[in-house]
Amino acid sequence: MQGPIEQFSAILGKQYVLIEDQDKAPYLTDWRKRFTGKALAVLLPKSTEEVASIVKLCSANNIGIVPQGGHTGFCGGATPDNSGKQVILNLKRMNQIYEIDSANQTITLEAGCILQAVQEKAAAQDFLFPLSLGAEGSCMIGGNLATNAGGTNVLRYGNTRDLCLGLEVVTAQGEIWNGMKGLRKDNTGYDLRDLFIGSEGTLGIITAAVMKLYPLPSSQWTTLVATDNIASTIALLNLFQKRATALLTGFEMMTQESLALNEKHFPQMANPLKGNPPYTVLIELSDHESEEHVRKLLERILEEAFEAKLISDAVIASNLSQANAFWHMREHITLAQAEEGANLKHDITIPLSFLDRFIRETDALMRQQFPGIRIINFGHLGDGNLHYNIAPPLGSDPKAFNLAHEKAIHDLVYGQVERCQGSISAEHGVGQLKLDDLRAHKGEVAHELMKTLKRALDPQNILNPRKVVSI
Ligand code: FAD
Ligand code: 2HG
Ligand code: ZN
Repeated sequence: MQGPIEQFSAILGKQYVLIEDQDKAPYLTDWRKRFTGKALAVLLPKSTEEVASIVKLCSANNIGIVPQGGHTGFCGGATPDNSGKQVILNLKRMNQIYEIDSANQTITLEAGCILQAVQEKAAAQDFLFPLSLGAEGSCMIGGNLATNAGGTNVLRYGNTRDLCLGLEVVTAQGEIWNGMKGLRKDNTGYDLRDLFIGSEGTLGIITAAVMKLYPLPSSQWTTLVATDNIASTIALLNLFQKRATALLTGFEMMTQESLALNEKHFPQMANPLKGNPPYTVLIELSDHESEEHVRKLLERILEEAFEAKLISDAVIASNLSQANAFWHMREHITLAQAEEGANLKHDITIPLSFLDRFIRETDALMRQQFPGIRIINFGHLGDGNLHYNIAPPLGSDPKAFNLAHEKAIHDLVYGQVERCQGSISAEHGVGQLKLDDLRAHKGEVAHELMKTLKRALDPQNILNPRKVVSI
């Protein structure tokens, strides 16, 4: 009688079943280095049929499966537990782009495709695949779908969910659901696609997808502006929404404290706006009209914003490399935080009408209760999505500080989120990091419904156990 490792090898080939410690190591720790687990094996399938056979085998042997893409998630969702009994199913070998359908404006691909490769493939055929995030060089479409990733283009094009038309999923029983239709309308009962998107590997394993494409914009202008407070930043957003409408593709906010941290670790990324303004906002317009047309529109809106005293300074990127430099500055805040050491992340959404109150009240409570802490607040303001991150006081040991205060800080922030009718997870998901917070904040009825779904689709609890919901 063969053991599971031999049976995995029979399905995948021995070289795609990693069992040696040094081979498994790169798959066991998450990007933030917050979670490290153990695994019976790391499995590297090449096809949906192999995934299905693996799931059947795991089901027969009651082996927990942790699906994994680029392992860039922030909530420990793709990291196994410490039992050493779970397997990691990494989909990186399933990286074929099957087809770009120009008439239907869709791309059909396997779940292990790296996001950046998908963007590049689309651009080569004059299409835009609009999902864009700092981890795009390593995260994979399957991971993006499983976390319903957001990023910097949501304002115009929506989350990953909004970009997906069809899915192929291997169920917890090892069956293959083929939902690979590229339809923009399909009201045939329950939406199974939407059930799997954002389920973080707990309901099924996404193996392929049909995603939307858009015409590649022909002109793009990027600007950095200085604002004094959140109220004027929101008024500025509303002005852009009114004047630029669908041309507005990015509206990102960075506080003075966030950019100071950036500059400490990446001095070459100094803010081009003078005088370290309280808020720096990165705005992008893109269009299918001429460069000149968009530039004029941008200038007109900025003039109006100056006159209304919503902004005190502005720099328009004069070429692509300067625009990229603005974006790099924005995207490096996460890396600067990682350089600085362990920090506490809060990926939250607040309705824009409550955002000003949320920030004023929460900043004040935070500074009063935890003197010296640094509030690294930045994010996709156009979506009401803040990355309200907390770095320990300068000179203190981050690990010791977090150990002592993590729960109190999370409770403070999430309590405020609840008072302001927001969400404790905007785009990063729940994973293992927010399992207890979700239970506390989702609402009892919603949480029970989630558990009912999990029990119905995965009664054996083999798909990513103890992530998102615990049954
Ligand atoms: P992984 O981390 O491997 O997995 C994430 C979750 O999905 C896990 O629960 C895993 O089990 C599950 N999973 C993975 N693949 C599958 C599959 N095929 N089927 C079923 N379940 C699966 N996120 C944003 O939303 N917006 C941002 O702007 C953003 N910026 C980032 C910037 C940086 C520098 C980094 C490091 C991360 C950032 N992220 C952001 C978080 C992360 O990149 C996204 O959550 C991304 O979608 C995860 O993709 P992945 O392939 O790395 O997934
Ligand atoms: C971003 O918007 C990412 O850059 C990362 O979602 C946020 O570091 C973070 O907390
Ligand atoms: Zn983000």
